[in-house]
Amino acid sequence: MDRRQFVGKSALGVLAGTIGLDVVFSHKLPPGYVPLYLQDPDPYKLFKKDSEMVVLNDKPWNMEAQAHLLNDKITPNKYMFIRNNGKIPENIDASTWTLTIDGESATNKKTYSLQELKNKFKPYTYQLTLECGGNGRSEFDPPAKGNQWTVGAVSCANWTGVRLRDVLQDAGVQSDAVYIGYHAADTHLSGDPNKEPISRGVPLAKAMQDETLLAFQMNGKDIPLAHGFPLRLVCGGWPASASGKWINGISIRNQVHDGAKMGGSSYRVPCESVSPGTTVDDANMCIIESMPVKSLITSPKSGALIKEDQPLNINGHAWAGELQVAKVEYSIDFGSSWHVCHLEAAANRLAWQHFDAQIDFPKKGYYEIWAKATDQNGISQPMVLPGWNPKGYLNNACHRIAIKVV
Ligand SMILES: Nc1nc2c(c(=O)[nH]1)N[C@H]1C(S)=C(S)[C@@H](COP(=O)(O)O)O[C@H]1N2
Ligand SMILES: [Mo]
Repeated sequence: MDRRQFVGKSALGVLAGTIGLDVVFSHKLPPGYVPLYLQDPDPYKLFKKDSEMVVLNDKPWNMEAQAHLLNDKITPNKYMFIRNNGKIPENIDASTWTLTIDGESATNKKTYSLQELKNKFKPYTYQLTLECGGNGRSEFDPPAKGNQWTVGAVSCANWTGVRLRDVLQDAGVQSDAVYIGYHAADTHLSGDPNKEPISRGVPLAKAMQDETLLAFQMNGKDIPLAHGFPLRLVCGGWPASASGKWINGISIRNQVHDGAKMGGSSYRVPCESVSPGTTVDDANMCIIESMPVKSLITSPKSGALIKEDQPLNINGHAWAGELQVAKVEYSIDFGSSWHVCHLEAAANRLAWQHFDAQIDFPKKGYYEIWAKATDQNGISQPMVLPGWNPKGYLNNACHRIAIKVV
């Protein structure tokens, strides 16, 4: 129920009805004022998030983690960022939920209930890294519009579901298929039921990968509502906008999917780099695919006080889209010299990798710890902001934390 409309339409009679009391001074309520009783509930309670999570927007809900909250190897719900483009669907009934496969390149249009998907296809579980394409946007200059993500729009949870490939093949994929596009149950902020807030997709090759899931569980439980209950697409290693939540349709396309937020500057960057602030023609913008190499120091928390003569253990995660991370290094002298960290292999393809190191500081004072990951192709994170783009995507500059040795 949309609480604002609710107040507009049937107003205070209904309010009085729901609380079973008269609103005594109802004739004094300023027009348009929403009584506290009907205002948006506490997002931390609503989404079961930790109180250190940071709300960036409430219409729609967008929330990010701080670096030190992401220390777990597998991200629990309470620390998982939320990125919504529209309104979260309400009153979902998983027992009547369906997924329809259609599109020009589908042999058959086919509809599956959730139960049919679970019964008919084999389940798989993978740890999959999901990073919002706009993570790090807040640092671009000139600034880019949109949620001002700092470092916390990334997660790596355990996702369980069926392979998208198995479902697509069951419906039948024609030889001219090149792309898939998702359709979902969230609604446009304008309230227009004919407008999708977002309908993105991936090339067929990505859709057919082993790890591309139609997931119904996150970390061994039903997916939390904000993260796509009861069914979501998970395309690890790509901008997380490709991982549609609340999925009820997949179209098999004979052209690049042209749904909402596939064109213009949405999730697209200049094909060739441009100087900051340049206006770029749509024709010269390219869709973001695999995300670039990146890392995050998750312990200690920036600002930590360290005792002199005590080695400091640092740890964090590194990821590189479709690629593996080959090396993570740290520096305590502003990038003059680098030291190799211990790096673990990924639990599976498209999962982030954990790194750690033990650092000795020469004497008391202020230090910064910088981390830099390098992918299997030898490409490293930049120490300064990478290529400016109109919407502020793909900032994979080195993460830095401040330390005081006392
Ligand atoms: N249906 C739907 N799917 C969606 C979105 C959305 O607004 N609606 N946002 C996308 C974007 S931009 C991101 S970054 C991820 C965020 O996933 P999360 O909220 O589970 O962390 O969901 C993607 N899937
Ligand atoms: Mo995103």
